[in-house]
Amino acid sequence: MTAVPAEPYEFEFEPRSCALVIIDMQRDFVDPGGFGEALGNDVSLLRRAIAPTKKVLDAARARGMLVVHTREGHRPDLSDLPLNKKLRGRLENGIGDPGPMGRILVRGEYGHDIVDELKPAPGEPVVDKPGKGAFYATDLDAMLHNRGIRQLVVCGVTTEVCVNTSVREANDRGYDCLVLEDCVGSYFPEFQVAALSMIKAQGGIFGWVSDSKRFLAALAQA
Ligand code: C5J
Repeated sequence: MTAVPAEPYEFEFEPRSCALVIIDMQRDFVDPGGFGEALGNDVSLLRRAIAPTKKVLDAARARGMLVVHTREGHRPDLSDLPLNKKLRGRLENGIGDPGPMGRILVRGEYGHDIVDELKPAPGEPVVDKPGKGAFYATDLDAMLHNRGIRQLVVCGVTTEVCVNTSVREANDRGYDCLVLEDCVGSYFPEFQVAALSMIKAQGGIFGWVSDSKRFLAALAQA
């Protein structure tokens, strides 16, 4: 066991039973000119998670850890898009409509794919999820279970939406989650703080919070 200094207390893990899960680092959320920016968001708040996440990704690959990427999006025929999600926000151009980088959050479109900096390597699972949580309507749980994974190191966007939802889902399924605070991002600075606080409050009610430096130092010792 190796220990990462974290809040609310150290996170003990073994690389062979721990996976790196990178949530929704998609062009439409993160890149300038994408759907997120078109909605008026400052994508630089998300982009600052890219460089530290890349370091963690490189180290996890070098250590032979399982790496899983997720993408939020829908089938081209939108048959897996609930009406409430389609209507939410009363957007002129919403999910499934033409956007700046192709049809918005539709699988196969340029904007739906993962940013170049964090491109999945051949063989790394990419989980396409129709919801906010990475476990809802996906085979992620089966994949982790079949490989003996019990713990997750979580990076990605956005901290209060898909990262938080996925961590809560993982926790209910028996996985310990360590969220790296510099590797997750929110368009809303106050949500970033609150979402991380919610995870580590009450003795780590949903998981642990640390950062890339502390995780990388621990992984190097493992
Ligand atoms: C994610 C969203 N990935 N904010 N989606 O958090 O709609």
